[in-house]
Amino acid sequence: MAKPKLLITRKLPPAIEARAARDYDATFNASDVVRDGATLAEAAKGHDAVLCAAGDPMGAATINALPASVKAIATFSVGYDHVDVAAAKARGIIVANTPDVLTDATAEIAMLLVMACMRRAGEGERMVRAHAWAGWAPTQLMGLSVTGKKLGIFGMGRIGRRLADFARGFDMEIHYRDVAALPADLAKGATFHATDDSFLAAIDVLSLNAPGGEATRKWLNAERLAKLRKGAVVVNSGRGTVVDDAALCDALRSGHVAYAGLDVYDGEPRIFPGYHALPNVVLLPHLGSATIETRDAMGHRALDNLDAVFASQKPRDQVN
Ligand code: 8YV
Repeated sequence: MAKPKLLITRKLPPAIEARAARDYDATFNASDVVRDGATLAEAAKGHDAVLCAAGDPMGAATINALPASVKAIATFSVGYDHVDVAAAKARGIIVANTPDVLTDATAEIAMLLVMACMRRAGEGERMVRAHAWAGWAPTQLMGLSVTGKKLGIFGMGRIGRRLADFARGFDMEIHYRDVAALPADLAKGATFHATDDSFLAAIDVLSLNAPGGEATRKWLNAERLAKLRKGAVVVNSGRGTVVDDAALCDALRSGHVAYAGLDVYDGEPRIFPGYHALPNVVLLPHLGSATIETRDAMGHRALDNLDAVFASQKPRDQVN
């Protein structure tokens, strides 16, 4: 039987491309050029499936322009806010993501942002690199102790809960906001807040770990930022769309938010211009899942999902 034809939209780790070349009639993207939706749909002509990634615009217009031969879209990501799953379902196209395998890596980046903000690692690194460090001084770059602070996790899913595990190692007190309270074995003593007001007032550090999409768009707006205590810290390793960037920049400028650490951006790789000029922001280039082990695991998980589709089985991570 002929191998299924697979369009892989981005350059993937070598082990993943090797497996794809072995099991599929795969079209690769060696130059890793990012394509618009119309170009992606055109590239998908003659293919049976698409393996895409988070930056790919797989909205309704792209999905509706895909050829009828496409049976499945496997995204190399846990987040699938870039894929219009309803439009795919309407066309009978299966969509699958890669949960679990990037939980630890993304929680590590969230913890790194908390640490980098509170201990002013970004400012320190920039100072040393600019040859501007005149030597140790008793009052230089004094940050905030992490140990014992109250961490508020907005979105207590897999990644949020793993971040809570890491933060407990720093004796942080865990608070969380989500649609419902978790069972005790998952909450592990974390305090659930049924309202934004009680959540935001209770915490020193806010970590955004909720999925993107309409339900969370610009959740962290001026009104909610004002409900944080003065000098709070905000980190985001979920999706940039959850933040109203103009409002966060204002809060950072006034000092109401002391530090922010961002790994994700609304409209990335474009970054809201206000952030560049602010010293109290740590800016990372969407490193959440960027470890060698994790990216391999994500690729294998995406291919496992496609293998299931072509073996006429329901893929483990089907989301629609
Ligand atoms: C991925 C992510 O690296 O999986 C996700 O949802 O946000 C990332 O950490 C990226 O999405 C790759 O497609």
